[in-house]
Amino acid sequence: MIRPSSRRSGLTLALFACLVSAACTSTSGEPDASATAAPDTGIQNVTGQAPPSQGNYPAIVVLEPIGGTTLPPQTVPPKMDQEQQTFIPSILLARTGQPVDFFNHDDVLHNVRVKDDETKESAFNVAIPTGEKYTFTFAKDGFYDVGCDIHPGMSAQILSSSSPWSVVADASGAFSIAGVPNGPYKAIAYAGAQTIEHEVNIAAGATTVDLTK
Ligand SMILES: [Cu+2]
Repeated sequence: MIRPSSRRSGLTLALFACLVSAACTSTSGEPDASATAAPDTGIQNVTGQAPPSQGNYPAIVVLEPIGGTTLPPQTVPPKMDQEQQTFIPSILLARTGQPVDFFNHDDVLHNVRVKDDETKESAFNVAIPTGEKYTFTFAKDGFYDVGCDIHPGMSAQILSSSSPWSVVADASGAFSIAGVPNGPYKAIAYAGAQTIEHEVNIAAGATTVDLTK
């Protein structure tokens, strides 16, 4: 908004920018009240803390809307690839009722065996030749174990959720989920054998979720 050709001094420019953007801080260093009173867009970036990784398993955080919210469909199918006898990623977040693509970009045949972690029922078990793809749609929310019968060392995990608002936390447990509409949610952290749940109300100024306990 401020042209480089302006003849105002730097200080005047800073004050001017402060006045027009309401993004300045007061002299005490605290955020100015006018900055926090920015109009509520109704869509928030939710951040928070879950328990730290346990072994190689970082926490997974899901925000499940409470009530009759229409959930936006996925725009791009999530994908799991196989390269160098490894499933990539090792944890995949999928949407229940929407397709997931399984690729084989390895130079050997793999078979992908996926079963419901809770019931141990098979979801599917298919051989995927080099360069090919298999598409599957999970019908039910839950954790799924992924393996390859040809290479017993290969394993991965899929969480299928109806909610589009899920994320794998970093090793410290910190997480961030963008594009969350205002409203009540069940916030869930899956951390090793632990499941931590809280009901939260997401709104402007209420975008931090503590799922450590
Ligand atoms: Cu394999």
